[in-house]
Amino acid sequence: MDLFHIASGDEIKKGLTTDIYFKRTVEILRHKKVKKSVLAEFTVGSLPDKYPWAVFAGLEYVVKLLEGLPITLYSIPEGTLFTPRDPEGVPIPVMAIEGEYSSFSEFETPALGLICQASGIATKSARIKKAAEDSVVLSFGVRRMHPALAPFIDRNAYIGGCDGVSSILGAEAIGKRPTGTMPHALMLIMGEEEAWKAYDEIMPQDIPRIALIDTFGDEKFASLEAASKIKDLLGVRLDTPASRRGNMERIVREVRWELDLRGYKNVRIYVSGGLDEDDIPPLKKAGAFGFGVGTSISNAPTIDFAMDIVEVEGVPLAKKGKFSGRKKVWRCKKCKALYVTPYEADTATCHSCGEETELILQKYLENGKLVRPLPSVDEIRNYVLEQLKQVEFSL
Ligand code: PCP
Repeated sequence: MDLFHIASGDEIKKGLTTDIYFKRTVEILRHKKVKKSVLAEFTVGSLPDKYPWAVFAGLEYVVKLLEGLPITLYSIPEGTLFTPRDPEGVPIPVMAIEGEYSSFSEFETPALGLICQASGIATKSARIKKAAEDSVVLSFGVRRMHPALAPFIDRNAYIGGCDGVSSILGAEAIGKRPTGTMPHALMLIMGEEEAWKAYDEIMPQDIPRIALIDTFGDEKFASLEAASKIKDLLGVRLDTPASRRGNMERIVREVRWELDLRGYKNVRIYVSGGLDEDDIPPLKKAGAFGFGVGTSISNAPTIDFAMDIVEVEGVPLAKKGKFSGRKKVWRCKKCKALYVTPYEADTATCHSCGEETELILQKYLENGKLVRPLPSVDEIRNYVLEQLKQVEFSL
């Protein structure tokens, strides 16, 4: 364990972050020479805050976690929007592991942790992007979480639909440049006008000129001042929606009006600080072009997946409340609804639009070896954005 109480990748791969009862289970099974092949599924009981759908994320991490083990891993594609149950009320398995139970038992804990948190962040990011529509959303929340999670948070925020990320390692994880302007600290140390000018003078030309304009004075006058002082000013950033000066929607509308009136129609308005999904539409309507979202994304509610055995030695068996037996998961080619059938079913037709379906739960690892290419982070994000066009924002 390191200085910051972070488990290393090696320690996670050795199963050291597991709950002890899995280790004890394996010890008992080995002593008693019980070796049974099982099929275990990952399903979710319900979604946070009554979300109607969630984004499945974290598959690539699970592949890395289980690679090399004598197991087979099935999954729906990373980035798939799913519901806890199909239209008939059957829980939808998003992943399944097949193998001798002791060979993967201790990885239940880290596998769940990876998909629960990754999916939680990606889902929140997708909800915020859905609310923002064509507006820019930037992931600003790494400062609220353990720093070791910065690349994890930013990657999953990007997968969910964020257009950029603020952390250096997060940007590296997605193969992009980090996005960010200037903190209030720079204004306090240099003075507002000096700080804007120094930023313009020192930053390379390809860094967008966005001035933070809410440190001392009124946002309207500071915006006009920045626009007049900085040639090629791309935008202004208002970072204090909850400040004592009140209604950010009205402030944004007024700033937009004044900038437009004075010929600064191209100067964009970015808003950040304490934003969540409900705050975005009114600010967008008032004239905001982009949003920096921190805590709401980095501290997103996790998606409550569970792993359960559904078959032992080829025989359907599950604890109460769970659906036993091997299954197929299908997706309607038109409306994208997911359907679950017993494994024996050869086809499934969409009940709502009568369209054909395709199999979506596919094999990723066979005896620990990758048998299906993993998509790039941009492919996953585009896949999410494509599906977002087809879903409703709320219930
Ligand atoms: C930080 C930054 C972002 C905020 C956090 C996003 O604000 O400017 O806009 O995080 P949130 O959504 O959780 O609020 P400050 O701490 O005010 O930054 P600084 O004073 O360094 O400019």
